[in-house]
Amino acid sequence: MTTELRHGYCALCISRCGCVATLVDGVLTRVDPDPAHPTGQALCVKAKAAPEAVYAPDRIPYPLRRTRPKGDPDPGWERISWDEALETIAAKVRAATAQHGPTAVAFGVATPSGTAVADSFAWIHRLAHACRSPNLIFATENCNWHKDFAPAYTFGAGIGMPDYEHAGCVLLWGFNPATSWLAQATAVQEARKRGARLIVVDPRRAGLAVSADLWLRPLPGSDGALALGLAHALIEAGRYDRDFLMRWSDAAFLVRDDDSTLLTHADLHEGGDAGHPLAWDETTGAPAPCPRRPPNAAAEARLALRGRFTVQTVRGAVTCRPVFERLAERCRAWPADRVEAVTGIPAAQVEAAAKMIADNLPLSFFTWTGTCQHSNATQTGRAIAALYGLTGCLDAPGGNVWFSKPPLADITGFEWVTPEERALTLGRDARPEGPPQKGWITTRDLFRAIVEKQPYPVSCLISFGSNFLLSKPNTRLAEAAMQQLDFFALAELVETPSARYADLLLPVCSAWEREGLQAGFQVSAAAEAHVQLRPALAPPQGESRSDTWIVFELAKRLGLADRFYGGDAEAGLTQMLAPTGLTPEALRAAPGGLDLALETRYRKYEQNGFGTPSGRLELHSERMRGVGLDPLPDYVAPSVPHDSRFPLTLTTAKWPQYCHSQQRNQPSLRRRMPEPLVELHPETAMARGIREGEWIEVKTQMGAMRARARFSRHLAPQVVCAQYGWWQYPDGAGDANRLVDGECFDPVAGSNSLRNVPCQVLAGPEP
Ligand SMILES: Nc1nc2c(c(=O)[nH]1)N[C@H]1C(S)=C(S)[C@@H](COP(=O)(O)OP(=O)(O)OC[C@H]3O[C@@H](n4cnc5c(=O)[nH]c(N)nc54)[C@H](O)[C@@H]3O)O[C@H]1N2
Ligand SMILES: Nc1nc2c(c(=O)[nH]1)N[C@H]1C(S)=C(S)[C@@H](COP(=O)(O)OP(=O)(O)OC[C@H]3O[C@@H](n4cnc5c(=O)[nH]c(N)nc54)[C@H](O)[C@@H]3O)O[C@H]1N2
Ligand code: SF4
Ligand SMILES: [Mo]
Repeated sequence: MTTELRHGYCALCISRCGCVATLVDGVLTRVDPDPAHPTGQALCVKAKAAPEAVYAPDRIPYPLRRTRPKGDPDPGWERISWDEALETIAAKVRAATAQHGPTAVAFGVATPSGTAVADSFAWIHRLAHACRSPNLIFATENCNWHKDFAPAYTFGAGIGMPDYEHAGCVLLWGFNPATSWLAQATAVQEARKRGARLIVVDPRRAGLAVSADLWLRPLPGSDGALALGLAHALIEAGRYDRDFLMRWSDAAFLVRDDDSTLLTHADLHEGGDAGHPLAWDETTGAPAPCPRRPPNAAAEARLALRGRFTVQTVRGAVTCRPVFERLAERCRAWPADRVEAVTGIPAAQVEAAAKMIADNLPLSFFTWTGTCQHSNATQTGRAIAALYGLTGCLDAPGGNVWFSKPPLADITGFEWVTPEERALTLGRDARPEGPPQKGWITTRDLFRAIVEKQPYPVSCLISFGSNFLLSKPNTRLAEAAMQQLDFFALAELVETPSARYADLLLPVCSAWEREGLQAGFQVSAAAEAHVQLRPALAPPQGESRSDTWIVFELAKRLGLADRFYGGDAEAGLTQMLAPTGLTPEALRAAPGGLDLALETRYRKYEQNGFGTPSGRLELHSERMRGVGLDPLPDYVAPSVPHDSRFPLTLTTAKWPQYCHSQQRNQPSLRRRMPEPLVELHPETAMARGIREGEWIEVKTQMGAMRARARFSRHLAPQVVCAQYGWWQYPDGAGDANRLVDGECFDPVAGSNSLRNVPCQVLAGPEP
């Protein structure tokens, strides 16, 4: 018997926890934490179940072709060779492109935050772009858009990472890292041991909320009101960073009262520069320029943040107010008692939270899906970003910092899709400032293109994971659309409900069976400097192959070898790593990873400005106004239809045992969470004759699902929290997305209202 230890990391979720695998005679037997690794302090149950994932009996063993019509519960799978599978896909892609152009072929990818497809994410994008497809489905609108892209309207970039090592106060908002990002949970706990305060905003008392200094319990979707209320409290108390706002934000920029546009040089002089904003100089009593790079604190200190001023423009007198004045006025509408009325959070707690923040700067915050899966997600995100802007902590020590990252080459080939082709991305007309600008589409738009051929037909879908029948709303529409799709090839580990609509099923190996590159582990400056080429920790099962291998093989058969390093994935990896100075060989020689010498610089905006149009942190966004939206953050009540039959609010959350619709096939995990649960308040249950542990029914306008009742006294009585992603029951038990219609979404991002669905619960039969 030979026992071998191999260093790696768990790639199953965004946390990418460092680990050491044990192989006995080449068989993966266990996975343990690697305390020497920057994210190796702990592993969750999903990583510990690695051997069960690898050797699961329901893994797809070899490429399969369907022989029965779509919609038949039994696809009649027939074994085929890899060669035949790849040739078939290439022929279908070529035919669809020849018939309708590259827009007829869509690509798909599972979430890189909740699967290991991150290993191949960039290559999958490169393949789509090399095929000149502007359409790629990926969960971004309900997942990471609101933390990685939408904050650009305010910050010019994503929210960065909390600098936990130096934070005085940590604010976790609709984010439960104890379940979803172990390395962040560990970092928060270390910050707390150092004395940092913790505020958690979550309708559930879950994870770190249990031990937080303050747990604020909003009604689902009401977070924007809380953000404005907290901002109001800080402004009222004068506890905002005036110097930061004056010098590095647009707070002093004047906005015209008549049309809410910024006052610029063009308003004052014929032929003036419309890109040149103005502020009010209190010493001269006249507008003064606001350059991208503020000259010095003294010059800026003369500018007004408050007040209303009359300015003579080339077309007559107009009144103007600084952006800050307008924001303050918005916030003034949110005194703590009104926040209480809308969010359900006691006014005293709102005031206590504002004080805790102001007393314990620097503030670090993180927000994730709790605030994004709503019809008002963009404005909620803008409100939280504006609140954060007031603290002046962005990119400062102990704040949210854009840590230096290992400089990988961008190999996604985004520019191969021409601007004309890009303009055709599904949903781009309706949501030009949302994910379609990056080529990421929603299933709602894809299904319309499949079924109604509007705005043009999509006939071919090539997807690398994703179980969108379970992870996106409106399961019934999905089923109907997938039946009508001409050709669908899916690379998967197991036969999911989405896979049952595939024409070809390709067996992909799990992350444990393939190499994977992680350049930077996100959670701290030191972790970001860590680069690791994870070795395969077990041999690939059956005929399974990595997504990257599939991409390169398809590229060759599509005549795209020249865009794929002659079809040599190793050459591609070398190219990707080149800017870091590292080579694949050097990384293979150090399987635990290598640390780059990256310098952490704070307040990089002092050199470069922010990545916004004005170069400053923008509380007022002209880009938003440009697409007909409110340029200032506001609370927009969720656009959820009221129906007296459904008096309760359904929300969802993740659980430690599973990622989305995965892992139910792993016995050690299934033992811990054998059946779908729905959490509800005991009084809500009692009023309906429901006992703890019983199977109950959750109903919405769209239909019903079942789950076992779990009581929680900490939930608001009108809130019910269900699971999603179960497909092990014939009647859709545990699939909350079957209850969501998909027509209620954010106008900018397209994020679905998955966490605020009117519902009713009743005692129900077992499935
Ligand atoms: N175990 C596990 N880990 C995962 C994943 C997984 O599926 N399972 N998925 C990965 C992925 S893809 C992602 S995007 C991340 C997501 O990571 P998180 O965003 O942390 O995941 P959730 O638990 O879905 O949501 C966080 C919290 O939002 C709360 N919430 C629900 N509605 C609201 C609301 O209206 N307002 C507020 N403020 N909070 C609300 C929920 O109660 C929950 O505790 O996790 C990643 N990690
Ligand atoms: N109601 C509700 N719905 C939600 C959410 C919610 O909180 N509530 N969360 C949303 C979020 S945050 C996200 S990100 C989406 C996730 O949506 P999806 O990306 O569709 O996630 P999954 O349903 O887990 O499906 C992923 C599939 O990819 C396969 N897979 C795993 N690893 C690999 C790999 O390396 N390669 C390949 N080819 N396949 C692989 C898995 O077997 C699985 O079937 O769900 C969203 N849906
Ligand atoms: S939190 Fe769990 S699933 Fe995610 S990377 Fe760490 S060990 Fe893996
Ligand atoms: Mo996600």
